[in-house]
Amino acid sequence: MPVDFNGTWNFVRSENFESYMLALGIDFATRKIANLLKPQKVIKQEGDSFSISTTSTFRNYFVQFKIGEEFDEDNKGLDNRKCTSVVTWDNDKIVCVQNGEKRNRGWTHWIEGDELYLELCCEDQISRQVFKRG
Ligand code: ECB
Repeated sequence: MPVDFNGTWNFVRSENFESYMLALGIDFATRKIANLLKPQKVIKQEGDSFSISTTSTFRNYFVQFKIGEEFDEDNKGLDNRKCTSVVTWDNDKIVCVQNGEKRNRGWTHWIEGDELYLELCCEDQISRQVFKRG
């Protein structure tokens, strides 16, 4: 059975998010607010087509992509830098490379039990977020 990311996922905890935001050049006030958020993710997956909606009381972010197909990403409401992004399978993980101004930028999602993991990378920083099925 292939992995199924479909569902509503509620924030549980994060690690090193402050350092990831610093690497992205997010300003002090925005970081203070962002650090307090408990975002929710709604993932829709149909075969290799995905949409991921991340919502919070402060900002929302929506992205959709097909595995292996490059797309333009604007990171609107995040750091607003444009990237050329592509997501591929790495066994049961989905791995996004976000090519742009920032070196080593991207993210990886995977599932362990009823938890969704998200690892966010930028330059030398890795932040991990954990979500539980809603
Ligand atoms: C949208 C909720 C978080 C809003 C944080 C607001 C300001 C902080 C600015 C920049 C920080 C960079 C990223 C925020 C981290 C998570 C938001 C979505 C990250 C993402 O790329 O998720 C992927 C994988 O689920 C789908 O785009």
